Amino acid sequence: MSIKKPAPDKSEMAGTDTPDRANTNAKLDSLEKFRSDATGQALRTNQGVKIADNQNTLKAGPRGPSLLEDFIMREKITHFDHERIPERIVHARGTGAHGFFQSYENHAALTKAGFLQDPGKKTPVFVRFSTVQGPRGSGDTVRDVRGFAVKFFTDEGNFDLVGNNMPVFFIQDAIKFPDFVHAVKPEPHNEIPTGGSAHDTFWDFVSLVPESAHMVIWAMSDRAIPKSLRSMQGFGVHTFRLINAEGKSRFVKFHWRPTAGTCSLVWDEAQKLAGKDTDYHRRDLWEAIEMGDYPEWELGVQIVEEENEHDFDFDILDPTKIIPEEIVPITPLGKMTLNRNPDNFFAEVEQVAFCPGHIVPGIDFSNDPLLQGRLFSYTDTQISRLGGPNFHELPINRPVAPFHNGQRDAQHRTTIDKGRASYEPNSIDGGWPKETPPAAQDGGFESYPERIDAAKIRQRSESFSDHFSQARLFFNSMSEHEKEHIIAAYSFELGKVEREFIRAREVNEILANIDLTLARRVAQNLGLPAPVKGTVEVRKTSLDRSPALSQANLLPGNIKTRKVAILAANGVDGAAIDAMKKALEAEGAHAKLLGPTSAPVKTADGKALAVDASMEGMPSIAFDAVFVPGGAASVTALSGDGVALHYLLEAYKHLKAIALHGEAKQLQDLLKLDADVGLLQGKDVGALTKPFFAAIGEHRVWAREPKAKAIPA
Ligand code: HDD
Repeated sequence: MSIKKPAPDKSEMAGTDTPDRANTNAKLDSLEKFRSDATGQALRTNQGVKIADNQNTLKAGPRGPSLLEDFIMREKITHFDHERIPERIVHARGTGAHGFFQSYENHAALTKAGFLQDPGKKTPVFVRFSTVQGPRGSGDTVRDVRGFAVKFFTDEGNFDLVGNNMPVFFIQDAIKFPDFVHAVKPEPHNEIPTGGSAHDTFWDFVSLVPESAHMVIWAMSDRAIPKSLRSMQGFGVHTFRLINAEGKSRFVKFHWRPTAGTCSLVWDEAQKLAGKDTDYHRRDLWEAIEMGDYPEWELGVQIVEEENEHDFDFDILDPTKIIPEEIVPITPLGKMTLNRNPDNFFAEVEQVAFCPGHIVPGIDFSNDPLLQGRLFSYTDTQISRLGGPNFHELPINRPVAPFHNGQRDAQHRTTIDKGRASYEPNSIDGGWPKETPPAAQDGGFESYPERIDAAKIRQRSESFSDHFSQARLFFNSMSEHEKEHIIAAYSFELGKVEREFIRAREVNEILANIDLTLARRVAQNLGLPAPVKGTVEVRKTSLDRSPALSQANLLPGNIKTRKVAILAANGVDGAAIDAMKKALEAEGAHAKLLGPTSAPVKTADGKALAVDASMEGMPSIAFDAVFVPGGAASVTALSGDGVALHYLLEAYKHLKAIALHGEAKQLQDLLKLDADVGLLQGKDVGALTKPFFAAIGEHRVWAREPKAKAIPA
């Protein structure tokens, strides 16, 4: 019985391609960066048997039933049937990248951790960024906290700094985590909403749990809709300890500060992006690394001497509190650079397993009850997610430091342990592997010998009881536009809550205790009576404002890696395009030429210019700014093109810088837009660039916001 293979698709056969297609295919082939290891290899089964036919199951006759003996088909289908592993219960949606960390100087006075001592040493890192609420396939730009988890592969073992892009958390004790997560996740009866907190169960919980007030106001701020993963701060959240070789311990809070500055999307843009480009953040990070725009963060610590532990008007063990930078400034330690995308998403981003309990000598925990619970939870979750206790052997989790111990066997063991002694002490393997006393050179891990003298008790410390002062500090520290965004976010989210008593509880028992104006404005938007006063007494604190909390103060002062759309149609002024592109490149920014379609556009002097995409293909929400070059015919064409007009209106609405060159001024008149510091026109590209770049550098034209509200969404 002969098995007949289908005739190959002609377009796949080199010799039968049209010359154009063959050229393009050959070019694409030569450009392929993500080439498989199997290039040039025969197709084989997992047992190494060469496969002759990958098209047809073994059958009893060409029209007959399939045969059970077809081990090739069964192996393939069985493996496929088990391709999925459980997604993370929280932080399921994420992306990652490789890079390195380099210490600025020798921080031996602070810690004995080796990776913070030798400035010449590049410690490899893998970072995974994530959203919290949504499943693996959910949108990147939803309103949510972002995970910021860094695995340092140090010579002394792995150190995982498993933080978020916000410096506090929703709850104070880990025992409340399942309650919080059940409340924020999609509701159990209908699995709605995906990727958001605007629903009854979330607001029911947080309005009943005042300790969440501070974190919730961060989540209602622009921090919850970051412009990119590259423009987010990161925080270790908890207080940790750094310990030096003399055994001196200091409390620290870890901070990541992006050198690209910290900034956010605007809400309408974030919502649209979640639909038009679900992968917006993932793509941005990937492309930046591919282009060589390596994202960087400075790692720093706020240091509190042991004897100053109780000097604050909050408890440094309480994870719902920050230590304001104005009280304890950040000491920079070093810089992290992300410079390599993963080769395989599943093997690396999906299988990476973080745990706050992965620390190295020189770092230790504090008694923060949220951190203490986390130390248990992460390893436990990996056992069901990654199928057993051997997840540390997966390539992405393997320390660069060697590991030897008496742990043996279990699911998915890949190490072939040799020898007979899997116990310690032993005498038949010379006693190896042996302990290393902490005092020795490169000594073993030693916990900080903190003295504990206490009753065993289930009780929250009284020092954890102020839930509103720092939420108020955050609100007071915002610029006017940031305050407006917070009011709008609470109003939007609570407006989606069906039960009015939950809305009212949040307004009266939470917001009114943070700030009465905030509470009243939200009440007004919800049609609720305005609260007259809070329900708890306002506590006196040492600081009213912390400018370090406002993103208005966190811009980088340059336009590096910013993206500018250039809109053109036939008849465009080619010289203006060249001049703008050159000027942007000189600043480290990027331009894309967009046409009415993906076909090339002709310049006024007859040259054909290839476009990067059509205007529909790369909407304004994917850019930081828009430039429209002159050229009478091009501008006339754009004036009659709804997509182009919408492009400009949308960029205007999202407060982006727009520069109209030459005849393009007509578009401003046509759309009846008022000039402002970010809506510029001029005949000379050279003269336009200065104010245009200054406006891009300010991230958004905030002064335009009240006017932009009138533009239809
Ligand atoms: Fe968590 C994942 C951050 C509290 C239990 N968490 C997870 C991730 C981040 C954080 C970034 C994703 C890691 C990755 O990319 O794989 N979690 C935090 C922060 C917290 C926090 C900053 C508070 C300061 N988490 C927290 C508590 C518990 C957990 C209190 C449980 C008691 N977190 C988990 C988990 C996850 C997780 C269930 C899900 C997947 C995983 O661990 O690997 O164990």
